[in-house]
Amino acid sequence: MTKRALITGITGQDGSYLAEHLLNLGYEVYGIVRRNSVTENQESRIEKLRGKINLTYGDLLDTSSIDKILKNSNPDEIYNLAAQSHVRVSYEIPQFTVQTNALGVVNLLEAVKMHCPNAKIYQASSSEMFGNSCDDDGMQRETTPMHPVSPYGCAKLFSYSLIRNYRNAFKLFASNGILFNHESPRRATNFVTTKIIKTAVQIKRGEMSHLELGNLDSQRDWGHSKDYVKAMHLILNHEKPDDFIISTGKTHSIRDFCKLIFSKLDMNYRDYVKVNKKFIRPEELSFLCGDSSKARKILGWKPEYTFESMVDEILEHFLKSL
Ligand code: G4F
Repeated sequence: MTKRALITGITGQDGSYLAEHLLNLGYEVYGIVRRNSVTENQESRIEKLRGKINLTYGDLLDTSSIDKILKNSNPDEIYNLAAQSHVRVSYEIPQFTVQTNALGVVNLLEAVKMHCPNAKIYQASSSEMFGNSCDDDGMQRETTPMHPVSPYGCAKLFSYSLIRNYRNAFKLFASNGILFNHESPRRATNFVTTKIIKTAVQIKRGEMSHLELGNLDSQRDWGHSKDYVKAMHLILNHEKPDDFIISTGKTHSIRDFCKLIFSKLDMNYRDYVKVNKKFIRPEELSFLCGDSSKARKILGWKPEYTFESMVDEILEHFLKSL
């Protein structure tokens, strides 16, 4: 029988790749789209999927829309990817961030409990929940204590905990994927990887004079979104609900990322990168490096992209598209 999947946040980087992956696996795919007056830009990532997926306007904060969508789609699997996903922006709009990323998950879980308690739920949890906490070897694991350092991270920790609570209390099949940073050509250019690559290409072409960034010394564990959405599906198709870290286990600083990209374009980043306080966060998460052994062993997941091939794909995209 054809399986039905509902994706919240289907218009985003991960939502669009996940929709493609599930269609390839033979799923019937439903998606929730937040109403926006400029639909052209909003749906660009899923343009090619038109006619193949079922889209409905809705919002995690509009409970009546969630009720309707669950009743209409009667999903076997629900992937909750909808969020205010930018960490620095969460300091500018903390209330909206907490409402969407935390209260939105309460709304979804309550609706699932009422309308489709047998549906499996994936929650997009984040390595931002760890804050500056790590094990003695510097890595983060499923067992590492979580001490978030942003409104975004705090809200994500709330929903992570709620997923575990509803799993135990109401026996829902509810799982967390604790995903470390993951990038692609579809990543919005206010995140650091695509911001650096896009601007470096523009500088090379004489269209920009310099690149303004915040903290150059933080380090991130960057993978490719296409690999990470495959993990989401494996997590929901495991025999029991559980929580899994998805990461590469390798980390790079923002400075090293700049060095690499500018050198690929035969430039020295020191000549073009300036620090602007505007992009420095009130509290910074300095170091992320995830140990995904549990997912690799239990789910058989492993990334296909390397850091190099991920970077090259994004660079090629901007060289062609700009
Ligand atoms: O690319 P970023 O904005 O990603 P961040 O904050 O790590 O969050 C991303 O990964 C999380 C998983 O850990 C997700 F949950 C979250 O939704 C998102 O996808 O920033 C990466 C690093 C930070 O240390 C930031 O301070 O880059 C530093 N940075 C330096 N200059 C900058 C800039 N980040 C941005 N966005 N813009 C800058 O100009």
